[in-house]
Amino acid sequence: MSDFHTVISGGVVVTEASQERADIGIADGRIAAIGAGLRGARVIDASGRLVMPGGVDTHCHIEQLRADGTTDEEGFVSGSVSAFAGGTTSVVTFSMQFKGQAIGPSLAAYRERAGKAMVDYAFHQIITDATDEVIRDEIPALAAAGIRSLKVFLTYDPLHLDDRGYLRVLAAARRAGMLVTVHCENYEAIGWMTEALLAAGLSAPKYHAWSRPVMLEREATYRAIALAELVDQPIQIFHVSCAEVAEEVARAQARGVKVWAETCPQYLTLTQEDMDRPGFEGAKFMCSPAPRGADAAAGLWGQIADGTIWNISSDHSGFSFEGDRGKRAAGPAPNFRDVLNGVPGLAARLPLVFSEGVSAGRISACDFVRLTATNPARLFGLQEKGRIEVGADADLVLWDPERRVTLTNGVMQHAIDYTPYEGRVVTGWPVLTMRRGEVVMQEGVVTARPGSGRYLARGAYEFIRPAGRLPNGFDASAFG
Ligand code: DUC
Ligand code: ZN
Ligand code: ZN
Repeated sequence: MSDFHTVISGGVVVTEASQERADIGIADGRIAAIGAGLRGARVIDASGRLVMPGGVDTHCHIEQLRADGTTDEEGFVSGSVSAFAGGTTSVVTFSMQFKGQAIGPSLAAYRERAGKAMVDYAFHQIITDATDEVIRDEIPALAAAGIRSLKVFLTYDPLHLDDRGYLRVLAAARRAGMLVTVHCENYEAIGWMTEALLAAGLSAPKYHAWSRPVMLEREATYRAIALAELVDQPIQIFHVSCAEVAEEVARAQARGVKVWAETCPQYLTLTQEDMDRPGFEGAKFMCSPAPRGADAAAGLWGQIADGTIWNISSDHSGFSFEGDRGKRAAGPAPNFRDVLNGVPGLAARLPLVFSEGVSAGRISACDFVRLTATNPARLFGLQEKGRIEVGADADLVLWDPERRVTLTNGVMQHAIDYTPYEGRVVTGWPVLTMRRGEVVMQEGVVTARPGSGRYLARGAYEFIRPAGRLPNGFDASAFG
């Protein structure tokens, strides 16, 4: 007699708190028991493997709409394949508002496109136009539809919000019970530097980094936090690129501000030097904020270890190098201002963090689970995800901690024509991915059915409740 539909037997179960040998019993897509000697109708042998929560990637751009009406090449099917190939089972992707447009109809179209997904998914809503209707009607409607996080850009034409627009979004988020995530770079200074560089004839990919050095990210991070303090609204700083920026977050955390920081594998593995590769190759490493100097990764690992940096996401950008939607869309070697920013990393995220973190001895396997699954799920209100506990969704990854794999574009299984990690060797690899009790990837072969992913509607959750620290006790968000 079997007690469970499936038992994962004989592996080392890793949670954020412990690492011990145990079986996992699964019934109805959920974890039903954790213990010894469990009996299942199907038994998956996990000896020699780590059994960890499936990755939760809370920053992925998938099938994102562009201003010209086209979308990124990475679609919800290919993105799901890539996610499963890399051990990730849940993503939070983006719905984009363009200036002058309402959110409702475009969000409906995102929801429809995402209906093909195999990975479980939620949305962040990007707000680029803080109109009265958006603030009064659409942000509360988003919360009612299960979207509990917003993204704002403090830079980029035509996406950025000025300080007043950002404050309006913070206040609306506070009223609706949402988290605000922020892209922190100084808009005016980057525009000015870019014009100066191009006027001086400095247009190659490496000048992308020169146009937006560390102090412009640090200034915007400080400002984003200060304005969030004014409103007493919790925020997450996206894609922190180096220690100098994380220090702003640490200072605010120390004074009790509810601010969290995310970093991404590109800031732990790539450097500014990569953008100086011959020809136009450097564009393969262009993202914003830009990768920094050779010592930046060491600083970030320190702030990962001390808890300042709370989670590691991919910032997977779903477009190619070549082709009419890729980095070369504006010509064979366009100036850096005309190159799309972002790098793909959905499949590479967990292997890179495991290899550089756990295999290299910088963090423990428990830390890895906390940074890549449990904390992201906790911060973004994905209650059933990112944990190995009775009652949680049976989203699991079986990991071979010894396997050495050379990353190539083929191994990524995405719809993009390059990976910035081509040729890099990692130690530690996902050999089986399970989503809600179903094996969806084994030894690189993805078997999930398009449309089997689930929309993760998020309700109100305690973790992001305002701290209750309003300057002078005055709640401006009730009026503005
Ligand atoms: N910011 C992101 O969050 N993703 C891609 C590019 C960018 O600037
Ligand atoms: Zn960003
Ligand atoms: Zn992003």
